[in-house]
Amino acid sequence: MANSGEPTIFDKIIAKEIPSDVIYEDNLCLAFRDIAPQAKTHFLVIPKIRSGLTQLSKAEEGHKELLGHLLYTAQKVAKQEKLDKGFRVVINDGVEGCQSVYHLHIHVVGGQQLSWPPG
Ligand code: IU
Repeated sequence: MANSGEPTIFDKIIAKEIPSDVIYEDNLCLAFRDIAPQAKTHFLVIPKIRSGLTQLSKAEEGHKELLGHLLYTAQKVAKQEKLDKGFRVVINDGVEGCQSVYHLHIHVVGGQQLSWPPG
């Protein structure tokens, strides 16, 4: 879906209107397992309120604290998932970045040896 700013399926996941495998939640964000995992462990960290943050390239000064919280949470949940040998954090942005859901999300993948570079 193009970046219309409309609600996405992630809003339904946040509202618990559709089921998801939530592994962490606080007042600002939610982490849940990706339905199409690209590695043994693959979860997403998303802000509960998009507040214009449909994608990373829309970030404004006022989003800095939330962005820090999301990244901090990504490593906290990675520890919870016992990814102690390492993991990868990815944010797909826009068409060329292969973004498909326009509600900012951090991918965390790991639990196995990853390769580099990605495609
Ligand atoms: P992307 O960076 O926008 O391409 O990633 C969107 C991710 O959201 C992708 O990995 C999907 O598998 C994942 N996802 C999900 O976990 N649950 C859903 O209901 C939908 C997408 I739609």
